Parts: sequence; structure tokens; C-alpha cells
Amino acid sequence: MGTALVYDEEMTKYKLLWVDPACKIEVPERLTVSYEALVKNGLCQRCVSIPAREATEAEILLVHSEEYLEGVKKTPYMTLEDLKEFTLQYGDVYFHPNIYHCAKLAVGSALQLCDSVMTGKVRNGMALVRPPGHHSMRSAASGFCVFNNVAIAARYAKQKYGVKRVLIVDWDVHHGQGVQYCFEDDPSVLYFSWHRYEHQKFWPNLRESDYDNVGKEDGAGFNINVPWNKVGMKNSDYLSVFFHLLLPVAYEFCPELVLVCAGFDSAIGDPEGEMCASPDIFAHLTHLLMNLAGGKLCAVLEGGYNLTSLPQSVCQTVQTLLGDPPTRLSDLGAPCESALESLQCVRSAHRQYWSCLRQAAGLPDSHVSAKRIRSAGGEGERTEVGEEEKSAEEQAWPEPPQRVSPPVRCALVLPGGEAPPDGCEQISSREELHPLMLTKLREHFQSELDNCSALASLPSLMTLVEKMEKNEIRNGLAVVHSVTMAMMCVLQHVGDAPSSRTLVVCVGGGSVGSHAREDGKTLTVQISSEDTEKPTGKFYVPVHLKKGCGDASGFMQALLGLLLPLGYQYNPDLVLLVQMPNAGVCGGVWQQLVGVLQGFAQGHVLVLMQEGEQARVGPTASTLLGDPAPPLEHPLQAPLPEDVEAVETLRSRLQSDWSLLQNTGESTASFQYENQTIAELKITKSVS
Ligand code: Q6P
Ligand code: ZN
Repeated sequence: MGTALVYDEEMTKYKLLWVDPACKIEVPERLTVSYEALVKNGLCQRCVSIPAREATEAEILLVHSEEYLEGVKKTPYMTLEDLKEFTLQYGDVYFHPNIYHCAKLAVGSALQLCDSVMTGKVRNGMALVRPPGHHSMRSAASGFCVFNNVAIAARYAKQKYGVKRVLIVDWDVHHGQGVQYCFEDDPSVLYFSWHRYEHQKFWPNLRESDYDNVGKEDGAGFNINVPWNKVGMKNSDYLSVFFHLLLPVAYEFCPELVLVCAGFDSAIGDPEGEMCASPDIFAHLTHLLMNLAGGKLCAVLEGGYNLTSLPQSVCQTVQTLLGDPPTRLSDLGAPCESALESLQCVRSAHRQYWSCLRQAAGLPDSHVSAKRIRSAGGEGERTEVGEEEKSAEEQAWPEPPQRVSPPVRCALVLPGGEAPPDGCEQISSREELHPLMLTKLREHFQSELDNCSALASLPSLMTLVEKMEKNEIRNGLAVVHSVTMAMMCVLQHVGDAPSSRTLVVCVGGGSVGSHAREDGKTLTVQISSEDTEKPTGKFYVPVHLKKGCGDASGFMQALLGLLLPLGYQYNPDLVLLVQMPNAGVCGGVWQQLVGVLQGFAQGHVLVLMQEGEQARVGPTASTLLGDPAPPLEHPLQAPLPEDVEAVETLRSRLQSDWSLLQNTGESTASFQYENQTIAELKITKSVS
């Protein structure tokens, strides 16, 4: 199951033929530099190359009107003067005698990609296309877009393959208003877009790009707009929106296909976006979407105008689709206040539609909070760029580090000569345990050590850990006599390195022993139904779910809203995932967990299971090998109110130590403010 790449050089063969400052950034080189970077990094060769084709008229008419199509159809025969005049009807777009041909290829490329993924020829893929699509409307071109490639692909997938739910993630820095208009009353297509907005001062300056546009009629709740009201958004701002909004909603929606409007003008250096997210953020955004819809993900290029950051971002995306582990994101700071305000507004506006956003008591209802933020924002908020400041394009950033996949993807330690599943390496070592380690074990596990098989798999486990440390093996799974004993061995060993950080995820109850140390070398998150008496500190986070890990939506709430932000901020170099005895975790969410955790620590995830509890070895190994986790059942039951409350209490208690847990603006405390007070605040602000 590979990754498709759809590309045709023909789509570089049109350009702006006159002077127009608004359009001069949309150049053919956008495509050539992206493709060449894929070749140079050996990624192109690893993809399944799929030819582009022209879309048929019937396909274009899935979204566009006949009148519009007839109009565009004439452009190849127009004189320069006619082309200019035709162009004038629309905003920020240009026509060229060859653009109709390219626009048909762009749509056709998206459909070819869709076909390859839906028929199972490949798992996922990317289409490098020009012209882009997300601004184009039923009867209008806009923002460099002629036909709406992704919107057509969504309708096509529904019609041809009977796909019931499509998620469109638009991470381009502009609002894809064309996609929004196309699906705003359609609950079968969930459209998510974040976009530079600056309280409507940024193109396309639409009132309907704001967070309170949630969709219409049956489609209410299925249109999610995240307006960025300031420039300079960073990795942590983007990730926060994924953790606290997009991912929970996406899992609740349970798409059968994910389409990405993959614009890279949201990356650093882009003259349009003026954002500060690094190109490797797209590896993580991609990875976080890859376990939805059974892995069926099609990314279609939209914007991206910095000819350095664009190809870097494209490579990050494709390399992740190919299964290589994302690089670690270090020094993720706190999300900025403006981003948190936007996040809070969107969450409030959508609270009535998504059970994952329905929080514990004490939070404002959507009406009040929306009103408050709306009036608190307003004019004068726009960030002024000082003259001495560098323009977006002059900004410098380091080239993303090389991503090397270890030669072995997954290795297993199994008891008693069991054969490993296909594709996994088996490790069995005859070496002795280090004497110091043995002494340590004797101290803690005296009685268990009387059982002679207790230590049997530990030497192999240590070999596995060492090979993971040397990056010879990416991840692994060990079935051991006692998971707590094995956990101690591993932590003892890796803790010897000076600045090691291990994220320990314990699923299920029981004591995690003395491993939950407070020196920062481990961060332990334990998800279970048991209310342990253990004192909780910064580095030990017990998550108590009423039904434990058997409740899919409660578990997902903890995974997305707590574990992911904690893990990203902690930035481990190893993840130790422990299935505690009698964990009672249901298979679906376990695999999601295994899949998602591979975004940390360059994919170095080590799973521990106890002998006799190894029913899940097969599915776990498959996910460790890179197979997408199967989709969760639809509809997902609403989480238990107690669980929502438990997660929320923990989140708000920990958010001062771990800022990626924040999901509301600082001014949340002032919810009781009357409009009067806000007006006063505003006056004070503008006077000072
Ligand atoms: C932005 C037009 C230009 C103003 C010049 C899929 C890709 C896109 C198009 C942006 C058009 N304004 N300073 O379209 O969203 O990147
Ligand atoms: Zn854009």
C-alpha cells in the first residue's frame, strides 16, 4: 500500500501575461521547485506515479455552472485583450490561453488521486497542481483558482464510491470560501479551514469567513472556520487547534475519506500568510490526520508562494504520507493569546453540534462568549509591522533536518519461540542482564523473581531498546512476564543517558511502581478507571475514566485533549506504551493510540504487554508497521459527563505547567463582564 504522486509538467505551462501585483506571486516555478525537491530527496522515486488526466465536463459540472464552464471554455481562443477583460470579472485571478487546459488537468489530477486511494491501489497520496482550487465558486474564478479541485473531488468520491462522510482540511492560509459555499448546507462534508483574517481586514475580506459561520440548515456544525486575527502564528498555535478542535471533531465525525486543501502559504517565509510555522509542522499535521478514515488521505496543492519554504513543506508532507517518522518539534512554546481567543470562539460556536466540545460546567455558553470576544476584538487590533522589521520573505529559518528511517521498522520480543507477524523482526538475545540491573530488580521484585521465567525476555528487551537508541530499529513490541518489571528495566537503562526523556503511557490500572519520577526524565500518563491514591506531580498524570479505557469517546478525549498536548510539549526521545494487566482497553482506540504516538520521538515507540494478555499483538504490530488504525465505530457515543469533567479538570489544573493544554483565552476569567464593561475596556485601550 503505497503513496501516490500525481504531477504533470503541463500544469507549469501558463503564467501571468500582464502586470498585476496581486497575481505576480502565482508562478510556474511553484510547481517545478516542489517537484524537483521531491526528486532530490528521493521521495518522488518512492511514490507510485499516477498520470494526470483532464477532468470531463460532467465532472466539472459537479460543482460549477454550465454558464461559467462555457465562459472559461472560450479562454483558449481569446486575444490578450479579451483575456484581460474576462479576468476583470473576478478577483485576484488571471487567465491565459492554456489555463483552461491546466485547470482541467488540476481537477483530473485530484480525481485520479481519489480513484487510486478509493480503489486501494495506494493508501494515500498528493497531487501537485496548478491552478489551485479552493477559492473558485460555482460561477466564478477567484484567488488564482479556476475550478474547485477539492470540492469536485469530494462530490466525485461521494457519487462514484458512495463515500458517506468526507472531511476537508484546508490548512492553506486563505479561507477557501468556494469550498465553504459548496458544502455549507451539506452534513456529509465537514469543511475545516484556518485562515489569516485580521477581523476581516485580510483578503478575501468576507464576513462569512468568521468562526460564527458554522454551516446552514442540515449542514449546521459541518463548517468550521478558525480565523487568525494576527499574523506570526507558530507551530504551537497550529497544534493547539488540532488538539482542541479539529481532531476531536474529526474523530467524532468519523470520515470515510480525508481531503486536504494543502496550501503551504501558512508556513514561515510566505509573503501572503506572514505566519511563522516551520515546514516540518506539516509532517505532524499530516501524521495526525493519517489515522482517520482508515488512512485514506488525499492532499491537493493549493497555495504556497515562498519558493524555499514551499518545497520544504511539500517534502515534509509527502515523506510523512510515505510513512517516515516526523522529526521532533523542540521548544514548542505557548500558543499566543490571539490564537487562544480564536480557538475559544470556534469551540463555543460549535459546542452545540459536537459532543466532544461539550464541556464540564463552569464554561460559558456559546452566545455569551461569542459576543464577548466579538466586541473585545475590533479595529486597531491589527499587528503593525515596524519598518525595521524583516518582511516575511526575508525571514530566515533552518532547513528541516534529514529524516532517516531506521532499516528495521518494527521488532518483536515474544515468549517461547512464537513466530512474529509478517514484516516484523524477531529479537532474541542470550546475553545476560547487567548485574546492577539484576540487583535493582531483586530489590523491587523479590517474590516474582522466584519464578525462573520472570527474567526470560528481559535480555532481548534490552537489546531491542539499545537498537532503538542506535536508530537501527524504529519501534517494537515486547511480551514480558511482568510489565512493571520490564518498565523498570527500560527506564533504568535509558535514564542513564544525561538528558533522556521518556514518555510513559500506561493504559489500565495498577501501580506503575516507583518509576513515576519527578526529575523530568519520565513523564507518565496513566489512563485507567482506578482512582489511585498516588500523589500527583508535574510528571505523573493519572487520568481516571469511569468506564476506564473501554469507552472509546472518553478515551479519545483524553488522548487528543491531554496526552497529545503533554507529549508534544514534553518532546520525548522514547515513548514507552504499557498495556497494564486487565487494561480493558477496546481494540479500536488502542490502535489509534499506537498510531498517533508514532508522531513522537521520531517514531520510537516501545510497547509492553504482559504474557497471557497478548491478544492484541497482531493488530499492535500492524499499526507499528505503519498500517493505519481502523476507523472507530460511527456514530461515536457521546463521552460520559463524568469523564468529560475528569479530563477537563485535569486539563485546567495542568495548563499552567503545560501551555499546549490551554484552549481558552486569558480573559476567560472575565466572562461575567457585561457589554458595558467591555465598552469601557475598549475605550481605555484605545486611549492608552
Ligand atoms: C490571494 C490573492 C493576493 C494579494 C497580494 C487556492 C491558493 C491561495 C490563493 C490566494 C490568493 N491576494 N498581496 O488558492 O489561497 O493561496
Ligand atoms: Zn492561500
